[in-house]
Amino acid sequence: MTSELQTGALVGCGNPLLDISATVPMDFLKKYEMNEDDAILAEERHMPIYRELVDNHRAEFLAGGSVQNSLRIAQWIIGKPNVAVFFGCVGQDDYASTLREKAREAGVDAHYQVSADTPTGTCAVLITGTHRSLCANLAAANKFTIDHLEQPANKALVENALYYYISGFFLTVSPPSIMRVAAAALAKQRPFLMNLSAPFISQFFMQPLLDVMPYVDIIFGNEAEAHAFATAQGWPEKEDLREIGKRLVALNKLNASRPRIAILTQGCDPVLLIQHDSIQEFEVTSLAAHEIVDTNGAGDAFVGGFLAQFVQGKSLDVCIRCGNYAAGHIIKNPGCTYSGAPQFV
Ligand code: 26A
Repeated sequence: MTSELQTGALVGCGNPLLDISATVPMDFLKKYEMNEDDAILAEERHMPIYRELVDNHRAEFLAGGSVQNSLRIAQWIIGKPNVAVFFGCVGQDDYASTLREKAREAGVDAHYQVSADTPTGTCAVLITGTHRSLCANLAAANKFTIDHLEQPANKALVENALYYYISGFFLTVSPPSIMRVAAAALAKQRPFLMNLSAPFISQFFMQPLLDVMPYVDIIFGNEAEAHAFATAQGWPEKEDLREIGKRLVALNKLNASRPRIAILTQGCDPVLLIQHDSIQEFEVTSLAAHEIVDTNGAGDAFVGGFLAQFVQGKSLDVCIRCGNYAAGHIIKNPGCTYSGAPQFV
């Protein structure tokens, strides 16, 4: 089956970031007024974090960026290179070279836009036990423009893809690019998948998120993100996750012949698959504390495992089981990285 997969079948857009990851004491989070499981955009006051991690906390550098993580994991499982194509913006520096190399090694066909005067984006990953707090300095990633998708070669890649995946995070950068890709997917009746990505997206980027929602065939999120969406919509407070899922799938949709699906993860509690007429639960194998290296990228890996099967036309339960497998695997490795050959059966 895998060998029949066409190259470029899956197109993703996102923020290519280099993760600067370290285990830190709680005081470090307090100093920067961050919480244990945040995912935020860096403000001026966060800028010293990156240096401090390198100078005082033996930081590791790892390929990151949410969509790029998912595509690298999908490629690892698919095994055939260049099924996944990635668009995003980097600088002209060593960090960009590292990201390019990591994408290539994983088999992701990255077509970066390059900003000559802005450094490649970074993300501080502050590990405290099984929690991870993310602070992204988008830098060049924020310079992505729709022009890049209008270049003939890139336009053809978008037109020829069969599946599309974009993070909610990318709403902070280029809503017009997202709308362009969503419209291409709709025109060809091809699945368009999105992720709620972080609570702040629903809090501060609700309008562009609502603009694209009618195009979204599958929406991913975790419980915190689903609750943030519900709160921002004024849905009943503390509503059950299943009720939020039902409301998410019922939001207006353009291609009504393919009802929306919501897939909500909740850490080691079961994954919820919410369809217009059913809700199913998928157990997650819980790991012993000593097996956990860090949970950075677990949600991205879940999506990566899901996509690896979805692009091969597998049933949703196989996709979700593979998502759980991939998330479990990367938790046992630093950042969103894997080791050895995939062993999903
Ligand atoms: C716009 N923001 C805040 C972001 C991100 C992001 N990727 C894209 N946009 N904030 C954190 N990440 C990435 O998420 C991964 C973990 O899920 C980090 O780079 C990290 O690899």
